[in-house]
Amino acid sequence: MLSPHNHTKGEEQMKKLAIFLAAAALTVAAPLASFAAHDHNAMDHGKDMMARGSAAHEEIFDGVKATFEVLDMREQMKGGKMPAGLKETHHIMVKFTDVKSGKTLTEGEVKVKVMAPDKTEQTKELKGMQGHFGADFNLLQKGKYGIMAKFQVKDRKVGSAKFWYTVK
Ligand SMILES: [Cu+2]
Repeated sequence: MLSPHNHTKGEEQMKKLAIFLAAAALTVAAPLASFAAHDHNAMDHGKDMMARGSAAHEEIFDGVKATFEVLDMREQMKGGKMPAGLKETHHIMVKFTDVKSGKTLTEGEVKVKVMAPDKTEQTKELKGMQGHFGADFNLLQKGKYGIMAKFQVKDRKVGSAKFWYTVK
């Protein structure tokens, strides 16, 4: 269809270029975002999590899909320096989705226990943040970690999950 708006093609191109530049800027900013992530700061690493689609564990319980992800923060900071004295190496997070509606469920409580290869344990309450729950753990030892979670999404039954995560 020939439309009188054809002369705006250049404008359209400019818009595309602007969007492209904005996207490029985001890519450059990404390492910074990851850096801030373990502070539970304003950056939305939950989005990266879904974009990468590399869930460490998935579980469906009482109509809720729990997607667990373990983020190696050192990997996130590749090319950058680890802040001195940082004890926590990994960000463990979980996102809850209502199976029927696909909606993200953000109200609830999550507790995670991590058992290291040498059997030492860390237990933490995951904090609600940007559509998921997360906390930082020390996974400095190499080997197989047992990760156990107990969770209750608002108005749902108490659920639990268990999976292994290997640090190479
Ligand atoms: Cu998080």
